[in-house]
Amino acid sequence: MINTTPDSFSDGGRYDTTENAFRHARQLIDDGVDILDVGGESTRPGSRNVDLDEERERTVPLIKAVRGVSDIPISIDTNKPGVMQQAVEAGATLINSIWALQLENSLEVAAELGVPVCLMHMQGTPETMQKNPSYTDVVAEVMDFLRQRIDVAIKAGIKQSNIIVDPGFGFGKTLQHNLLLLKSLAKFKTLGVPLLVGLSRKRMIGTILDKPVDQRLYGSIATAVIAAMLGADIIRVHDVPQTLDAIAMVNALNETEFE
Ligand code: 9MG
Repeated sequence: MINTTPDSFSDGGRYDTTENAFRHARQLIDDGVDILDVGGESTRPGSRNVDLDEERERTVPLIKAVRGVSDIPISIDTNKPGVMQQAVEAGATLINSIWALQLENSLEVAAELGVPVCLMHMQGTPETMQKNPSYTDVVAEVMDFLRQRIDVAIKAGIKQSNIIVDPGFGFGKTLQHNLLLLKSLAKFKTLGVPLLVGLSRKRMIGTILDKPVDQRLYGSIATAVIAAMLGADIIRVHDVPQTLDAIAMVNALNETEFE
């Protein structure tokens, strides 16, 4: 994934110019990434909105540049209908919505654009979500929310085959909530659509290992392996070659049958 915001928590804002972000995109493509996620607004806890023009400037030229050299699927991580529209016109092929298309007009625009959408669960907003996350039954509540958003999306005209869901690790969740969700990941397969997870370099890994963001590679790989073994279809990562090796081991195991 590429976050072009100067305050991106996981990349330290290293890809805040189109040129730097493009160089990074090429590296990720060479590394074997399947989908490139491009975002122009930070989603880290406590982050604030950026305005439409700024977000568009951070993402659309990059998508155009990548499209000029590759036909790799590109996901646009945005909640603004205006950015969705221009990103898809520039060549994005998937909309990643941490708001599960709940913000004004985003559902209608996504349906109109006809591309796949990722609907993510979040409690609160990025600005407030880590203040006091609270659930009675985190797994049931996150699953209910995603089930409802799938229904709403289908009613708005988005095909079921174009819907992906994501429990939203770290988005309004304590460490315990994140661990319960990860342990229960296989249950999310009953929603009947592909499952995306993003755990890479997140705070839950830092808390368990007591490590800063730049020392979370092994923890991130471990979570990717756990998620893949429990049925995740798409895994959002920063460290592509390392994670691909780990997932190749999971795939080999899954493909092995007793004779
Ligand atoms: C943008 N972004 C940051 N973390 C994410 C996650 O876990 N899932 C999705 N869909 N998007 C994310």
